[in-house]
Amino acid sequence: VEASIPEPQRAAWSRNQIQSFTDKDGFEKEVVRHVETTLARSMFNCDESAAYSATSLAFRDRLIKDWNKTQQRQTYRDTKRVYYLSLEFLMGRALDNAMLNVGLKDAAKGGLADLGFRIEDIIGQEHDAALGNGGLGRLAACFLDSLASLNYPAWGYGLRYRYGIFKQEIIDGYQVEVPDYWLDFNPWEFPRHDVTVDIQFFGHVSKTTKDDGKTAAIWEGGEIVQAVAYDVPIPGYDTPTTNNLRLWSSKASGGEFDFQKFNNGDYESSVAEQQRAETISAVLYPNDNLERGKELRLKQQYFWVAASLYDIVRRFKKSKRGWNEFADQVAIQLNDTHPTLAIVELQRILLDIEGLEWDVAWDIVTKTFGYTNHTVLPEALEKWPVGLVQYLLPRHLQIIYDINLYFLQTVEKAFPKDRDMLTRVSIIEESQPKMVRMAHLAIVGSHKVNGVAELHSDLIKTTIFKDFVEVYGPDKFTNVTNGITPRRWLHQANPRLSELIASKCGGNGFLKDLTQLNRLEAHAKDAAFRREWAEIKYANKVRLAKHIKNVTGVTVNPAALFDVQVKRIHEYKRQQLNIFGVIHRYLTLKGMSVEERKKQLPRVSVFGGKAAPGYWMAKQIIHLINAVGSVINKDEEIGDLLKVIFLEDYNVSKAEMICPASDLSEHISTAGTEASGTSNMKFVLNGGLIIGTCDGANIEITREIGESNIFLFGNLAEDVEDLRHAHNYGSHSIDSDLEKVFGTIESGTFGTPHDFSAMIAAVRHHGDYYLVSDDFHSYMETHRLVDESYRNQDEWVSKCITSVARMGFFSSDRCINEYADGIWNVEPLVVQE
Ligand code: Z16
Repeated sequence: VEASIPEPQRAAWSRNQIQSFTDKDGFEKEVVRHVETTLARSMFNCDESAAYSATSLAFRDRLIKDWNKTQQRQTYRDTKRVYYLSLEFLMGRALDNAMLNVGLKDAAKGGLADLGFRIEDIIGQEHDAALGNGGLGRLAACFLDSLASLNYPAWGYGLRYRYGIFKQEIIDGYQVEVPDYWLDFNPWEFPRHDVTVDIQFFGHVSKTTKDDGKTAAIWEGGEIVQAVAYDVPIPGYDTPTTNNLRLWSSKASGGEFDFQKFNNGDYESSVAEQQRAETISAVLYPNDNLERGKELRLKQQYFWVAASLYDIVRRFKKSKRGWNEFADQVAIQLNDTHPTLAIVELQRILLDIEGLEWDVAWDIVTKTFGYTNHTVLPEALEKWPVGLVQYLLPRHLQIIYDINLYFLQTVEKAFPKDRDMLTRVSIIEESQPKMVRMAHLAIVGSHKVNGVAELHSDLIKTTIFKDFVEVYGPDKFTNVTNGITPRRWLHQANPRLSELIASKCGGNGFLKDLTQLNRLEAHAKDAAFRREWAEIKYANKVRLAKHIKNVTGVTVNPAALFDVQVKRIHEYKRQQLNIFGVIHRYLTLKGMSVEERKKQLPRVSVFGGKAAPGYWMAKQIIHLINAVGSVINKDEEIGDLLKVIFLEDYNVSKAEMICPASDLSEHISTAGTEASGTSNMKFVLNGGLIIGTCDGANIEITREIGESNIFLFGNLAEDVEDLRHAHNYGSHSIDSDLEKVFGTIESGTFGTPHDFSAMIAAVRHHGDYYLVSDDFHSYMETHRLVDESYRNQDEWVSKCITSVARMGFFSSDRCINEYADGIWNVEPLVVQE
């Protein structure tokens, strides 16, 4: 079809494209047009929802043009492309981002005002795209923003879940999960019913002899599920580059119904089959840092990986290059081990379908892939039973065994007679049942492996992947410290602060070169600047206070210190340490005279975050926070001095409101457990200080902003092992202040003590694995320092300004450039306008 349209005709068409709007009046016309035609409504009953739809469609039209041109440019120039494979993309809302990146938010604001709307209300209509759990998924979203903003030819590949992460409701203090049906109306995706891939499952492998006498494997039988592409445009900031995020949706192959069955009167089973196929992309697994080994999850992984690789190979083949150029044209990054089957799938394609020799194929494969590890927690490392892989993907299991065989042969040569080494590094764990270790497969099949913060990258080299450092040498392992996009997390989330910063940094250049923030440093001692700064923080706190009032009914004082911990609920992140600390603070206040109390600093402790539905202990923690809040918040003796808020359904759009409103945020994981953390960066960038442990990226944040601008406490990663050992085999005495907290809980102050006994027992009787008791004293001492420091507002605000000035390193742009240089070997595609 494409070829049949003569070139001059095509060129004429593209010259004559309808021009999209460039100002307020043009925007209004487009909104009216979309309301009246696309939405088939009248302007007389255009409500906020219709105004959101029409505004989105107007901006979408603009994006489509840049998007098409970007794809044309990338095809024409045919330089190396990056493919970011991630099971999660936690995108949040798209409209505000599109308006800012395209640079026409003011036009839209004015136009909407003319039509009788406030732009914030219209933006607020959008449902978050929440196809991720937490840090890993949001990192992928920040990376897409940076890749486009820096003009890299890049694609994201993921799954189009019908249900993203569940919505959290809090009922009687407990988490209740509600399905997140988000696809009702989504103007940001484009179904590509012409871009489909048939994906095979099950079946068996037979051998055949080819013309040249060699044998080849044939995978046949089983069942076919169809993958359909849905494309989402990813606009770069202040550049015409608009990249593509391709999400795969599953459906039964062979159309709507199996007509054979249908005609035979077996209507029900033909519909059932269709539903079974659609199940593959139905739901995001809601676990953060935990793998549960479910068959459907493995199906999701292969479905997505096979469709993506087919697409990538198809695109490569269009260029008519030889296979020896594949790795010069294609870089594929594995976001955690979830897409590791891509390694096996590419080897299968090259070997079985393209007929390359094993060694030639394997060389291409290892040059193509890079693997990012995001955790050292053993419960999060993926392993699949050999039997399950055999049943679902028989040919892939053979290839995995061959990869392992050749790998172990090279290890054997380098470490003769070291059976233990072979057992430890093997891709197959010789357990009952045998397991495929996905991290080992990912390491063996990639040319680079990276961790996500310095401490984490050191830890993987000395603990979980130690043997692989011996096998491959240290150069295969590297660090790329995480970053965040300053567009969403400063400019969009905190427009007033962004504007104030721009006024001192010579304009908006810092949004593309975050190191320019250092120009702020000179103003930290400027009293007038500090006043403006503090006024913006206060206004952001007022906004959060209103939200808190709306959703919880609790009145909080915006002049209080806002102390925030929002992230997934997990024992290693230690929300229990925080809430025990809050109880201790409450007891201290209760023990004071009225006079003494008057001298205390008012605080609001804000919590938010989801517990995995099957994570019982995390749910107990949520319950305790709510139980404590409901007692303290109505204690009239305490009043404004302490409030405890649990904000339900923490997500990206709520983070955009919460980060700018925090004075202090908590990043208090047991040292050595949080690979990086990224909200720590968001909070500091928005002018808040951190209380935290020496863990993940906190360490590098400290190095950048200076020790005097962060409140660090607690034991170090290097001491954790000994402490745990002492808990289990020596004497384990619990901190006396913490015992008082336990006593209060056990006395029934916060409701039935039995509800919380497991949380207490975890510390007292089950080895206190997360070192809550060991760190409690230093945690409370450090909170006292926070109070003291906050009293001196001039000094506090200068600390905040100085910190922001030194945050340049934590842009995801820096991070993406490091991947591009050190791992992908790709260059930006310069746009000539
Ligand atoms: C996840 O969000 C992370 C790790 C992981 O193995 C699985 C999931 Cl779903 C997080 C890390 O916990 C966090 O420290 C890190 O900042 C983030 O990934 C991005 O690297």
